[in-house]
Amino acid sequence: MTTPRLGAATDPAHALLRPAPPERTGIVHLGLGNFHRAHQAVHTARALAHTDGPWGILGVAGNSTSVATAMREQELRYAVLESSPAGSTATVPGVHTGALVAAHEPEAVLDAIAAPDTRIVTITVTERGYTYSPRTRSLDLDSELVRADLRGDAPPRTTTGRIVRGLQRRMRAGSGPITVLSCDNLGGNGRQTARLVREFTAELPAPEREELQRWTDASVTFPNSMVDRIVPATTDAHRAEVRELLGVRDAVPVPAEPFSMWVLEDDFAAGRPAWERSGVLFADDVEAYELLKLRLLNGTHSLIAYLGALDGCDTIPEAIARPFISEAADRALRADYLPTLAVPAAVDAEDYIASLFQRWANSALGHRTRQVGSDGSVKLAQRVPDPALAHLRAGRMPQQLALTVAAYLRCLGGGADAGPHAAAMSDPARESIVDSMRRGASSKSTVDEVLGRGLLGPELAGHADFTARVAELLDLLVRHGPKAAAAAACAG
Ligand code: CS2
Repeated sequence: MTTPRLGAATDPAHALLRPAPPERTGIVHLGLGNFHRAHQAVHTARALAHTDGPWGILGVAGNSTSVATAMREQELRYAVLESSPAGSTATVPGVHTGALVAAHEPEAVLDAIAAPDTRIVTITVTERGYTYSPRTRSLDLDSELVRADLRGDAPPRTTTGRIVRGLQRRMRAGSGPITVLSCDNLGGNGRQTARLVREFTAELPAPEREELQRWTDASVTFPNSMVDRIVPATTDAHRAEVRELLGVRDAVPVPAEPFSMWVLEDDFAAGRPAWERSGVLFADDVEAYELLKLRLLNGTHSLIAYLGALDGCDTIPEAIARPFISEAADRALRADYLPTLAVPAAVDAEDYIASLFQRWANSALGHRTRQVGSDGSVKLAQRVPDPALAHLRAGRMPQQLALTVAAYLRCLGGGADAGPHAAAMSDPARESIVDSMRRGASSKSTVDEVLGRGLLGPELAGHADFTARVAELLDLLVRHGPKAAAAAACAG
């Protein structure tokens, strides 16, 4: 007998977080990837199971049709497979009311943002999806996509374009206030999104510009948020496990670790689900939580991924099990990141660090070094420059941050020599890094050239002692491998 497909008729009752999807859509979510489906969707389903409300989620994928199509075929159901060495469980959030693909149904997305029932737009489009220039941290006016969205003679293709055009339609429809909630790993993600929206609006022709700017100022809020859950990419092994646990076939399950954290600024223009019922923390110092997570978890994660990939590790748990990598991670946490943070009063730094090591060691997840190592050119800009500059201005060399940058350059520019895991990392800057590596007369000139292009913001490239240290470590990586480079960074 063939296993039936997940859907309304085959709902595995014990696994449902909600008995039936909500009837009304209160949230339009941009970015229908795994992270959203294992994080905000689960918190929302759990909150609604406690306190019901009109908060169904319309999920909007950017270009890719695979998840939206499968979700439609499964009547908007999918499973979240929570795994740790202690075992796995599968649940079905059942909180989506629709699934769209923005590239194919752009007008439906703008209409959804403008609909009176919609009161929140949430976003997970990754660091890369914000079309800002890492050099200026402002809207990338050099991007052809951004320029086309500003001209407005075709439906918008960037996230900022979609949001602004959706807000404009909402203003014209008189649908009232709305919240735009970024759930991506950008420091001050609400503030940055508000800034990009303002910069985009400022480029529109007058009087359209003034009217929209005034309406946005009065009617839209952009709370900051800290999101945290390790969510790998889906593989056939996850599909098989869900089939075994639930007795149904799911083409698009999402694997996730048991841990999940969401901290929000309680600044919603038109209401919100009772997320506190699902363990969400509302706090005034969200930015402190964001920086804590962005540096301790994400910054160190990048270092583990690059050293691990260079040492032949396919997964993060394999990498963190190598003593030289866990020592480098420990030093990155304690010597380079922690001193640059104001740890929120409710957090115990030692407990936080201990839980990070436990989470990275979760061997049941299969989180790959290539996934964490991808898009380093946009991720590292959020993780490394600010803490590095804090140390350099105080006259200290952040050794592990220099090692992070060197290992990144080695992974991206090292070609076949850097091994298969590094070769599988995707990054918009890969070609230009390979090119600089090929032409550079020395590691020093390569590092100067790559950082000089603004890869890590405008300021870091001007610290000759930092770029020199990155170049020395890059040399060691090339000549003697990751272990020798990590030993030098620890001794430095
Ligand atoms: C990771 C994050 O891929 C990466 O860059 O550091 O996706 C990380 O797993 C999440 O932010 C955890 O919340």
